[in-house]
Amino acid sequence: MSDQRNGDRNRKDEQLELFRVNDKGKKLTTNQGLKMSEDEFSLKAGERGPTLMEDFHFREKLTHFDHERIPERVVHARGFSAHGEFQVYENMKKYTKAKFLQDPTKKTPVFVRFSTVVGSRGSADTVRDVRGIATKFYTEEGNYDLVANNMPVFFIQDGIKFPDVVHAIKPEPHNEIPQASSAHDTFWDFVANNQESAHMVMWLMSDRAIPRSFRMMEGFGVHTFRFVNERGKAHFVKFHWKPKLGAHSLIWEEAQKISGVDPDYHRRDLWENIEKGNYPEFELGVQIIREEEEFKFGFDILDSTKIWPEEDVPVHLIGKMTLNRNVDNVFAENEQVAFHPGHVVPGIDFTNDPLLQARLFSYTDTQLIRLGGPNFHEIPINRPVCPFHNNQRDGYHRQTINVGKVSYHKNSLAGNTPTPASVEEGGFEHYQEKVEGKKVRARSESFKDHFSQATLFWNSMSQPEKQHIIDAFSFELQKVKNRWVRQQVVEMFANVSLELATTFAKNIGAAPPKGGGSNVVKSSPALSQMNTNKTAVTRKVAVIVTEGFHGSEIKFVLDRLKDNGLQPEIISENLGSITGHDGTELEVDHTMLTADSVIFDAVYIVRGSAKSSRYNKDASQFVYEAFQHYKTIGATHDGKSWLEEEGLGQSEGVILNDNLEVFVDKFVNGIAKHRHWGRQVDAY
Ligand code: HDE
Repeated sequence: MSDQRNGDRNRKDEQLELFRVNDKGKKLTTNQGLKMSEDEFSLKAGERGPTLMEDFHFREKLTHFDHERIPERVVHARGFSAHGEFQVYENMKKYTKAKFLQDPTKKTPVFVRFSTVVGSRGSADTVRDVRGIATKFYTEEGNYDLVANNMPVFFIQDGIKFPDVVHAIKPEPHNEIPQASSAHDTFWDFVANNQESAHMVMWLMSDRAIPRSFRMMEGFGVHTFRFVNERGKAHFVKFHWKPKLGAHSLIWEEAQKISGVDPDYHRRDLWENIEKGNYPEFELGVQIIREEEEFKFGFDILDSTKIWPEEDVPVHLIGKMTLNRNVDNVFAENEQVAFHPGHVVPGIDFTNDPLLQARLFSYTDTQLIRLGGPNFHEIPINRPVCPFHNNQRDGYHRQTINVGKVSYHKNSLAGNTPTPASVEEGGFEHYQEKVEGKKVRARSESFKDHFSQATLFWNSMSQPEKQHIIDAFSFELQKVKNRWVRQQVVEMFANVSLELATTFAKNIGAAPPKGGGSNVVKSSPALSQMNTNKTAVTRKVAVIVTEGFHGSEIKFVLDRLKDNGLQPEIISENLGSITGHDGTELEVDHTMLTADSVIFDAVYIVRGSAKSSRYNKDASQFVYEAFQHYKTIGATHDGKSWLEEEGLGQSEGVILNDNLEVFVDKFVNGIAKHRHWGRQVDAY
């Protein structure tokens, strides 16, 4: 148990503690508590005879095993979670009466589940996909769930189309191929025939869909919600999570390789960093619009395919979430957690966004089948930290033993309790929005512009980001077998950018677009990840070392890297320890067999190690791959000569300096840049 767990126990931890069981050192029993004398052999009629029905222990063990699985989530099946806490920076009472947003000294326990959307539970972490970032705040007024994604818009405008988009993007039903990928005919057929998806597809084809880490991605509540204050006054609000480490991505080739080398890459990164005390931090941001301003914008604020550009409606950072404890048991917590955008507290309310309205139905419905009945709120990870009382009773897996005979409202036998709480007593009252209209199956005219913000996104990208988007369209559409689908996509995205569509049309063997073009010239700097926070903190450095290395250099450099919050790991020919020229002993973390360039952020070749590394094919390839992936590479003395001879010496982000003070400073600054896009990777 870490100090954190011992010291800073929060209320949710104490509640979970009641359910934690450690079987270590205990006697083996059946589920009825009967101690068993044997667990190796089933009960048989004679040593070589048949197994007997009477063997209740055998039957219980096998039956339980046969029922160990529950259905995976239809979407967001693969995920990983962590516990933490949230603290608001300032009192938000001007906008909302939500109690967890009032007192800056108060810590609210949270549980966050990060996920991919499309793949099954066992799929790889680094596929091109949307990421979920769902947070449960265990507040004193009940659970509040902010069920967000790492992209601020969605594929569709009305929830009735959710099964359609999900059917189209999931593996094709006749052969269940491809796994966890949008690069296939049905998805792109859906896109071309449902043009409201244009903006979201731009995000999906961008670097945002291949994050470097769960710790390095933004989160967005997507819909417009409402804040309501004590006086009943409402404001429209959009929620954001801003990672302290900035938003950074992998590059496509790297993401694909990591899918094979370490399919658990994101899960491992989160787990390891929390274990090491590198607690991920996300600031909660809000964009607020006054109700009177609802129609002031050139788009409909109820349309989930639209953002509120941050330059027009600034994001105010109002608090911080810190994830400081790993799960104890992935099934009990990560699999059984049940989120719902409808889990709100007084002070947070909904709007008529037709996507949000559909979600308010779907999440309870999905838990009923997945968690096997209506009592999923009693599962430890889902229990509120405040008491809950109502007249709901029974059902599968009920754990509460409700005493007394009254379970109806109104009653006189129990003094008509439980009684509804008034607003003054903290009772939730829906915001009384005035609505009137005809009952119609229709969409508002104000939802009909599908391309302006897709172009805004394109315009806001830096040159490398634009190139990545072109590459992603090219890759995905080259995988699409149907020519007509490919051509339709070209025509559709010509409405976003002629440059984009014309370029990828060529790559996919399609005709240039017949029409299109956009007159949107605006851009929004906040959309480019080039403008995000930059820091080298927690970045992983591959340290290439061989026998005879320079002992005092490595000691100095490793100490300084660690002081700067980086994570160096030692890579050499064999496991075990290696010895430097001055007798310094060093423990090896990985060999070239088990380490791979793609899972590190930078490479440092230790003085005295260059010669044998250079002639070791694996080590050479390791360094070249880091170079091709625009990563920072550092070397001194013999390492410097090696890289210079290879023609890499003059490249951006290759740090060569024999003065160790200067070397470390430049190396750390280089890593903080994330990648060196100015580098000519074809230079050698
Ligand atoms: Fe979800 N979504 N969703 N979604 N969603 C689910 O609920 C659904 C949407 C999001 O880690 C399901 O418990 C509909 C937008 C996350 O457990 C399901 C619609 C956003 C997670 C469901 C949407 C999300 C889910 C599947 C369109 C970003 C994972 C399992 C109307 C704001 C939560 C489950 C976790 C999961 C329905 C659209 C985020 C089927 C009908 C937009 C992060 O109920």
